[in-house]
Amino acid sequence: MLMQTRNQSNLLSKDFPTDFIWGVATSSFQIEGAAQVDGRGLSVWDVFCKQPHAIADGSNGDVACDHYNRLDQDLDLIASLGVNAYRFSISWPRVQPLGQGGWNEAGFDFYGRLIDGLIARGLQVHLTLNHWDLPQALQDQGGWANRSTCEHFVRYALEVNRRFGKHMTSLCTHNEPWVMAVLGHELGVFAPGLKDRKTAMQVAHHLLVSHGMALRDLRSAGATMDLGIVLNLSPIYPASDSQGDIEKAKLDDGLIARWYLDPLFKAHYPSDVLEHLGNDAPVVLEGDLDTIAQPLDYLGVNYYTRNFSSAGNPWDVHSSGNEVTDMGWEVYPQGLTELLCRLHQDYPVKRLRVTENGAAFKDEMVDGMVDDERRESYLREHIRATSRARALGVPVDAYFAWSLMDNFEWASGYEKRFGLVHVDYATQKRTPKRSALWYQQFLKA
Ligand code: IFM
Repeated sequence: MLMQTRNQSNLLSKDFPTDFIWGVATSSFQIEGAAQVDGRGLSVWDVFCKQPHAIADGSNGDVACDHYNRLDQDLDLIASLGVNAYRFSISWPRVQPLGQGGWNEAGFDFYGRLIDGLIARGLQVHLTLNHWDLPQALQDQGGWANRSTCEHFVRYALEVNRRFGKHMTSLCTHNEPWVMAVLGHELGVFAPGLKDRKTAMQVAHHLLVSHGMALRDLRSAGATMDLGIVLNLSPIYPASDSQGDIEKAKLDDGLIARWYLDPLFKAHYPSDVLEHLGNDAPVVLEGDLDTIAQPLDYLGVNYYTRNFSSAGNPWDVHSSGNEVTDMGWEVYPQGLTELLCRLHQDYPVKRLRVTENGAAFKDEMVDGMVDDERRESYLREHIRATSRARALGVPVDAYFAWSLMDNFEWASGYEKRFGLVHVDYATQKRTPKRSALWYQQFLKA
């Protein structure tokens, strides 16, 4: 595979336990393509991509990485990295086109082949039910703002468990509920493109309720895999030591992190955030908070950068002088150690898993190779940060690099490349980058 690279550090995979979970991650809409074949229904992202100016390069997920048609090749690619696990999501509208009613056997057949292919290659199956591609038919009835979507989600979860449960190492209900709720329903920059804070907070609540309902019913149905949820989390610092900035940082942490963590682990919403929301607070039915707080086998953490909050100017960009990625996100590995330690200290987490970590850079293909030294260094330093957290006693048992390959980066389209493997979208040729080779050698060491 590719060019020579050195393991420029004393970081060794043998510093982690032999049963540590090492993986790469993807999601259905970002890689599958094949949007109009074999009975797949429309998702909210298919529809959102058609809105003028919604996607930076005007693209969509119709073809993406054509993973649906290149499954075996991609499975070999994953195995060639030397990882022991793969994290992916099921496209709900591919297996249940309307989000309720009939199942689509062709869709389930695809995921059956994917899961069989992983098992045959000795790879653990880490499956996400909802990585944002809600069936559009449910959105037409209000989507996650409509409580009945929770019931439909539970039926979908039980069906996936019935078919594939015994092969799965873990099941995640939702990936990054804050992103779906706030970017999708308050800021309108992600599907379904709504701009209403009250709706967003109701959506966040229903995502949490549906998570709890699914865990409760999956356990009653005898599910044996690890059950969890994945949150996007970052340490949030005040931009200055002014009282206003300190309070704003606390509120932002409340809106982005504690709004999800407190109900999941402590069965209540944070009072400061409730007070701040006022009339925008969601309708919470009796028993909802107990439903949400089902015991979690693991909490998934997606970490990319740290954030700063400023009371005066919400768009105030704090410049630390550190390197930033192509997303404009500061490279700050210490933040991952800090975040994992904070979660361990503030919440009764049984197990933490780094379910996404990675970086977009402007990669250049030269003589058939991508020398992405900065991504290699990003991954190495964040794995080191994970190791530090473990040394400090934090129970982290998994690390998944985002992403296996370049893919559809939502509102950024195909302009941002997060892959360890380069994808030439004109030919669909996959070329492992230097970072992929580094990861492979690191795992071998
Ligand atoms: O590509 C996304 C992924 O779908 C969810 N977490 C963040 C990634 C990078 O933006």
